[in-house]
Amino acid sequence: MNHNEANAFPEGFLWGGATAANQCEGGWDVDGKGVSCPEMCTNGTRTQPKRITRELDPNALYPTHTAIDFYHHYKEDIALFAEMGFRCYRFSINWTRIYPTGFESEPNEKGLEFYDKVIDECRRYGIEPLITLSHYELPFAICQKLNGWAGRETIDLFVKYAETVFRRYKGKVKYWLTFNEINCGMLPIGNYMSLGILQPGTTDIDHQVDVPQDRFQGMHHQFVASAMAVKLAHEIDPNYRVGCMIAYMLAYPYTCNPADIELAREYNTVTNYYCSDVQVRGEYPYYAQRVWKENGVTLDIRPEDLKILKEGTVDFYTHSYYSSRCVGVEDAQEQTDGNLGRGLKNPYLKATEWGWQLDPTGLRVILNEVYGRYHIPIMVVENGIGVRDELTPEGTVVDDYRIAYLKDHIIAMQQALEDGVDLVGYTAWGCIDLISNSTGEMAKRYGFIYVDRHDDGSGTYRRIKKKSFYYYKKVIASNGADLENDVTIPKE
Ligand code: BGP
Repeated sequence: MNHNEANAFPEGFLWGGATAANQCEGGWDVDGKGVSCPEMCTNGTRTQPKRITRELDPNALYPTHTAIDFYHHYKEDIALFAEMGFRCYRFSINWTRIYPTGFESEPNEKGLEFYDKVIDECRRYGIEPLITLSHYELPFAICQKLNGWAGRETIDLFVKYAETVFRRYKGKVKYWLTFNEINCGMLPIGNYMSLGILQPGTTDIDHQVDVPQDRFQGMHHQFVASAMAVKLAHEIDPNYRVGCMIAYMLAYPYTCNPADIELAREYNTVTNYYCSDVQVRGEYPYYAQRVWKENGVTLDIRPEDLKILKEGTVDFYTHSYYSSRCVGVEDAQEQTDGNLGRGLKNPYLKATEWGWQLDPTGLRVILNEVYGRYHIPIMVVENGIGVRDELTPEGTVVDDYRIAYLKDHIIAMQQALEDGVDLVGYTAWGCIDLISNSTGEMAKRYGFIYVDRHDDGSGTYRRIKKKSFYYYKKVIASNGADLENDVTIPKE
């Protein structure tokens, strides 16, 4: 079948892009904003992990403090998204703009005003906002005082924040996500990144002291907080739709050895579904007891928690997808990196400079798996390729590799739609270059828009349209029917 001719994309499909506040806004200490967890992380690389500093180190570089200065460029950036034809823009609210430490009883008006302006700007162009309440952006004060989500009190602080923004933006927003990649907490890296848990002895993001009891209890508190937020959202505005967000870390068996098949099944079930089973179905899955036993944890789960989990199930499912990995019992094989977790290298796949394997077919596999399991609408809310883009002498970026990645993943979505999956939207990750979450680098670029900003903190913040900008524009204009890479960069 010729996928360039077929158009399986439904009318109203939400094409767009995604960012996170801490990775793009900058303006980390302006207009009353407090400090959030990622702002205590220094820059890093693939081999030099980001340091987590408990006090600001005057000699270190903190890339999120300035990022790409979306805080002062939002109008220009949203205008560029509109030019590409975005129908949806996924962004996060930085909790610390609204409640600087998390503990205040009144919100910070200046912070609320900033998102008023961002939302209004989107609306002006008919772009539907999709807002993540917590994209790895816990107030650092909550980390210090309560050890992040390990503390039960964090639930109420989150619900207070969620209620404030649900009320403030009522009538202007329809789609919300509670926690970005909530299953990041299944891995030790999620301690600080996702749960704001900072154990004594932890100094960098890749080698954190892990106390599974705190990590699993922290995830339980997030499930309860997420369910309370969903319930509240529906009460505040019956038109609100609230989703979960999962980092889908697809694993294949390395061989057809049944032991490898079983290992992959277990990996996929536990890593990818432990959280969404709770958020979509409203109760812990049958295999949870075994997960707790293997991790040596005994959770404090109260009867009222179980009740709220049932009452606060999500309306739709969303996930990120970048790459797949293999798992096998013979672990002598070569390893590779990927989003959040490592795995065995797949001999059939190529990988990026950061070791993330390129596997569009995996997206079709996931969409079918998830839809078969839950039968609720799905959105792919992160997908993209991080590359060291180079400016040409003409001052543009000819990113045919990004166009190829995008095209292959759009074809995979078309196929999933033809399979019968209820896929309702796609927001490409880092639609404008921003700071990498895993390494803190600027050099790992995902955007359709290049930003003149560099790892050493230099740059003018100038925005430049890459070739993929024109490609994605064409794809959206044809509602996914025209995937031919025949675009050229116009002279402006
Ligand atoms: C996801 C995060 C994003 C984003 C993306 C790409 O895990 O939700 O915030 O950064 O991965 O990862 P990276 O920036 O590490 O390349």
